[in-house]
Amino acid sequence: KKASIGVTGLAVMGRNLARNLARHGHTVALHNRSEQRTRDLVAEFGDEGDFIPTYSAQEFVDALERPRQIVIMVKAGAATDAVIEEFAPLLEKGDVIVDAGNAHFADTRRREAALRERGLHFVGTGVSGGEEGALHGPSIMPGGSVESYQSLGPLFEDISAKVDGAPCCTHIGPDGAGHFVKMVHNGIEYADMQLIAESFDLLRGALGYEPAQIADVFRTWNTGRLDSYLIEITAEVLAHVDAATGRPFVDIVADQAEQKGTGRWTVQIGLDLGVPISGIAEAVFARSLSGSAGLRAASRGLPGPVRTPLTGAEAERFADDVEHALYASKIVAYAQGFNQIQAGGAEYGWDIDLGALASIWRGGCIIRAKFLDDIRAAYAAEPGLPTLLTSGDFRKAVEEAQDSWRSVVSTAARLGIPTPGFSTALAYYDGLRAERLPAALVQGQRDFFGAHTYRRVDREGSFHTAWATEDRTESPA
Ligand code: NBP
Repeated sequence: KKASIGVTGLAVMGRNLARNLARHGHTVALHNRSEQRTRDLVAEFGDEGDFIPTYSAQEFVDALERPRQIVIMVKAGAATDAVIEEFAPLLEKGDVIVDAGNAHFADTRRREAALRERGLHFVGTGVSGGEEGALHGPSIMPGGSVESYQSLGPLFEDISAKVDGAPCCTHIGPDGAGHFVKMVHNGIEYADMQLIAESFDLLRGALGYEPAQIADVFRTWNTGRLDSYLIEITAEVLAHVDAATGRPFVDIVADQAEQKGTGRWTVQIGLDLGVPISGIAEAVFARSLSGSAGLRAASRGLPGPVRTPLTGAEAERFADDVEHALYASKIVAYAQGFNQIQAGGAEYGWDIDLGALASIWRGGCIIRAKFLDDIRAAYAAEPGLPTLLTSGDFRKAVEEAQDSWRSVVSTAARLGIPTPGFSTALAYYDGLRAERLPAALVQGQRDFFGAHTYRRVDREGSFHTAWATEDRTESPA
């Protein structure tokens, strides 16, 4: 019997993905650079389904039904290229290579073009949900050709998470589309995590709550519109007490957030596309600031306000206000991320269905949340939605939230609690809805020092003012 799919790269992610496939009744060929991982998988989990362990590239390829479907789950970057080069020469026209690692979408575009020349399908696929997701049902975002999805789609939909019976997997679009949306997914994840962390910091700094109390606040929020995996695990982390010291776990962890790079990629591409994804950018910068140990140590003595906890009505309202501010800022972060996907789609010629994307993020992935069903519904109601902020329900939520949102941001500023996520989200919101922006003045400055010209509100064309002359005459540029 031959395998319907093969997995090469059997570290945590690949191993769990292979087990998930086998548990769903698919025969899975196994391969890994070092043989031990393959042997270990079969020894430990061989009884979970039909595995065909193989110990050479040729043996692996020979174990597969045609068209062959090979999932590569190795360290992103040079390792992926090495593995592609190992297998591609052994494959035949119409075979499919899937890269399920966290590749940069530009690499995926390059690899797809090269393999297409050789008659092979290359499917860059985003997989979210970490190792648990890979085993029990991830959110899967395959790019590549429509043709490749015909054979691969049913398998991936089968092993993906399900929400209301619908698989958390859909064909995203050609070449790098899958890895692109996975990248933005991770960027949104950064923003969401930062906003939640700021909420914690505010509740502690402005109300003097202990982590365990804040865990309870999050648990309550998790029963409402903020119901999400990230809020749920935040409550768990906050309630956890360090066994060694008896102190709240969150107080014994070094406050320097690390990053693996997908958030940074999202921001870099956001800059290239000219899409303001300030929520994601601030989240990445907040991690960088936290990690700048020397700079922080040198700055510790800088003056700030006296931080007196809130009292009276303001204190009573505050947790509720933060919930509103969190929700509104979250809408902004997602609106920005979805706009980046729209812009990427336009730039690279992908026809990405944003509603379908929101739908497959409802389960399996790290940002899974009730909220995503509202995003799905917003795009279903209005496919050409310019921003999530203008869709009926979100517009209403922001309208209801804005007093609280403004009050939280001003309280944070007054008390000296850093809230880059909340603040930038509010600034973005006010920027979008502004009748006039000071960009007009910036254009004047640019024309003054660099003759960069400007457009007028009352006439067509470009103009330049002769700033150096006495009468400052204007002429068409
Ligand atoms: P790692 O990213 O730690 O990679 C380890 C695997 O890569 C091993 O199978 C290793 O083989 C193989 N490998 C390396 Br390293 N260099 C190789 C080469 N030159 N040729 C062949 N194989 C090579 O594994 P992971 O944490 O399971 O992640 C796999 C992919 O999934 C990554 O791209 C990651 O970014 C992505 N991802 C991870 C998560 C997560 O939660 N961990 C979530 C979503 C996506 P060996 O056994 O012989 O050393």
